[in-house]
Amino acid sequence: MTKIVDARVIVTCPGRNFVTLKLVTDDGLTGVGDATLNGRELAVASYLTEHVVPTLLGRDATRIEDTWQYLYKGAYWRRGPVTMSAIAAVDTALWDIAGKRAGLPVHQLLGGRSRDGVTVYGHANGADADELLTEVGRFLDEGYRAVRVQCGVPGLEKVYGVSSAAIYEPADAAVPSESVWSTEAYLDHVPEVFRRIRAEFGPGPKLLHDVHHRLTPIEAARLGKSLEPYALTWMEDPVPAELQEGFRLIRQHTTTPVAVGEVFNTIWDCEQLIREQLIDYVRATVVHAGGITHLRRIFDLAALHHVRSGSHGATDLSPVCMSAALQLDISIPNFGLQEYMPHSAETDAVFPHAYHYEGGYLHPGNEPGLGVDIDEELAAKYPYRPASLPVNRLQDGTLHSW
Ligand code: CS2
Ligand code: MG
Repeated sequence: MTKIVDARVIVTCPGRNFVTLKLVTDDGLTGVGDATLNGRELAVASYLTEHVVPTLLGRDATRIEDTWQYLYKGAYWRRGPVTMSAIAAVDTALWDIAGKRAGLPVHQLLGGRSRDGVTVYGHANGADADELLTEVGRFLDEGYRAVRVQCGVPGLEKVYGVSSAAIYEPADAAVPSESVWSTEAYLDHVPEVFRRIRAEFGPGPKLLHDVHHRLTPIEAARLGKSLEPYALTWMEDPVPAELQEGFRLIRQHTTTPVAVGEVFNTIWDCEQLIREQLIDYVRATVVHAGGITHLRRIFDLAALHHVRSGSHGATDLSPVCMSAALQLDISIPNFGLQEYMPHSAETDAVFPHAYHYEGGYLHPGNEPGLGVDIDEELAAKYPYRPASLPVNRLQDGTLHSW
């Protein structure tokens, strides 16, 4: 048996906060797992330190599934982003150890490669359509086959996904900053943005757009219909997804594909969406959906229902999460797209990793395990910094989805 003899919860802030779990076995193997939950990092760090780590010491590191079930059912209080991010970190670290023990990259334990590279999409954004067109062109020049497009909206000061910063970080204040939203102004503006992009770049590039949970189903149906001439690869998070059957209304009116799931933390958040084919891509990822063990179950259910993966990959997920996600991306049969926002140089230095970008693809490498680690000495130089995600209000002050 290979016992877990040490478990360290490492909080670091190389430009933004990350939480990492590092496990050590009695035969000297180590494994890492991302536990970062943007704006709630300390909640997950505490859950791990106070309630999970004491149960791990002495456990058999090879019993990955049993440990997952132990942490999920043993908590009694199931599901939720904090619990599932903590479970994800343990699960990811155990898969890392399993790969190192076998001397194989984790994707070889998951059935091996199903493709040569992982197609990624980048984030083009602009305060207006002119600025945006320049950005889209830059990503296409860098070889991206897919580009997410976010544009400012006339009359709105701050809009999700639009920033001139080199590294987009939405958690911009210790206490949530506030922005004002107008659905009417947004719905009036977006179709023209995509008309201009298609007029400039033609039908080739895969274009995506993140609605970020802000519409009602009928508003999303209107948006989807208005974008049909521009053949988007997906319209993301069109509505908050607690009411899964609400997506039937979108499906009744538009063929624009739908992608949902970056906030999902178990298969139960998307079981009806997938089973009824109300979505085309499921965007859950390793750190927030219970790790490799559980995310693989979500993708397997999706594969039965013509739904492809489209995992979240924002900079508030660490390179540990990206390394783990790529192990699944490169091997599952129903891979769709992987979001890719390059981290800062500071972050990459704290998390040395094997994956690299080339010609529109991420390549996970063939290192044993996940191909990533954390430099604990360097991580210690970046203390935690309180940071919260913004809140959003309508023009009359009503609190709205951000
Ligand atoms: C966004 C995220 O990347 C995306 O699709 O929805 O950037 C999201 O806003 C952040 O991860 C929230 O922390
Ligand atoms: Mg999103």
